[in-house]
Amino acid sequence: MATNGFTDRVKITVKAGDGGDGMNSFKAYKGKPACGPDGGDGGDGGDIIFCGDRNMHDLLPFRYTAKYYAENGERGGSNKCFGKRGADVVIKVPCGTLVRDAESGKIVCDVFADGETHILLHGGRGGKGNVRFTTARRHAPNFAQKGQKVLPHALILEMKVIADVGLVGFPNVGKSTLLSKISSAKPKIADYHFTTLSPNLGVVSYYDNTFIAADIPGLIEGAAQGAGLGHDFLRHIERTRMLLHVVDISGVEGRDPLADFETIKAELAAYSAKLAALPSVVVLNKCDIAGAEENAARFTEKYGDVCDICRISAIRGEGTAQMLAKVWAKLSALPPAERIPADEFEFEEEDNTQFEIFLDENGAYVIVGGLVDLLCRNVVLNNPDSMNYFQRVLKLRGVFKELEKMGCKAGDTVVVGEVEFEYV
Ligand SMILES: Nc1nc2c(ncn2[C@@H]2O[C@H](COP(=O)(O)OP(=O)(O)OP(=O)(O)O)[C@@H](O)[C@H]2O)c(=O)[nH]1
Ligand SMILES: [Mg+2]
Repeated sequence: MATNGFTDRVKITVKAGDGGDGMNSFKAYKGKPACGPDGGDGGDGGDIIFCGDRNMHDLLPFRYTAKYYAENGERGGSNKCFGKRGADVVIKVPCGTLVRDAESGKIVCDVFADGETHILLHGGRGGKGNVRFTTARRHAPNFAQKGQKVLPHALILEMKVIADVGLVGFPNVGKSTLLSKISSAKPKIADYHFTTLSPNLGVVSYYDNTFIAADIPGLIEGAAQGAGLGHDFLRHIERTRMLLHVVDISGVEGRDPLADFETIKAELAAYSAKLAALPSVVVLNKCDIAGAEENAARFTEKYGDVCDICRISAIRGEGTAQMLAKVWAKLSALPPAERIPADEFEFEEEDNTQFEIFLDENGAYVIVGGLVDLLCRNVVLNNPDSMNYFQRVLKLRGVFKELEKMGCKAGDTVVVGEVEFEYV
């Protein structure tokens, strides 16, 4: 979603590289063609990798480039040359970016820390060259394996700012002013509603400690349902460790500060129970304005027992030191910000259980391809159960049918990886 130029949600398409095909070739000398197999393996395709980058602050670059395809593996060469591995694509995203599968919405990973990498998609495996099908009896295999093909996938990238403290409150209550006083951030400040249109982050120093505060656009009644700008931005304080409720205690805009506080609490609760349950400090701002005193007394009377309350004037910088002391006392006792766990999810890949059948020089039927690789990994040769499974898979996948189509008769030799058996 892009609001006023700030991009914190985008859809992109990614694809790892296909594996290169194995080569089928024979050494050839002058006057002596086809001396022996020399076809090398194809290279693996490149991976799609995500990497956290603290110098990125939004997902704007992805509005211009929405397709990221890793390089395919090269085809194997003659003379036993391996094909080159395809180059990876490293996609840099701001820290705190959730990568979701676009179709299911499931979270694939949370790119959390600076420099943290996630291999999202592995490139397809390169196919084996014909050299690899040489055995004691098969000297001239005239076939090679194809590289593994992989599919493109659509992803949603969703930024969720990582900050320790989130500033919440109605528009124009002085959230940005407060952030500018306690941190080095220079947010836009003005006397109208919705001055802040995208989250501002500021590093706050408190003695030897630092923490990050996030100022988001003001909330209004119905924010959780999408009123104002609220809904899009509540996400950015979802993973903060605590909240600063900023209340305009002067009531200069004609609202009752106590009602404001209730409204904001209700909006947070409507958005998420977790957000509403975060520890908080309530900041009564604009204490320099006439009338603030009386409201502050009323506020303290009502909430003093259940809330941690500070009175400040952000514009004058009064009371902010005491406020920071309170914030730090709370924050330092809280666990660090959490990574959002990934959902159980696997990308659907093209059927990797393809096979091809070749007739070798000895009249044996050699089965080649992803299906064989899979079987070889999972079958223990001299175990009868395992062998039963092996036979079942071959039947189920249509291997036997295909063999018959090629003219394979009872008594003919069939070769699957290391396993050789007589066709019955
Ligand atoms: N008198 C007084 N005015 C203040 C104080 N803090 C902020 N203001 C003024 O209130 C107005 C709004 O301040 P902002 O910091 O932009 O408020 P905000 O909460 O970030 O507003 P939005 O970004 O629109 O949600 C500005 O004109 C500030 O100068 C204060 O402590 N006292
Ligand atoms: Mg603001």
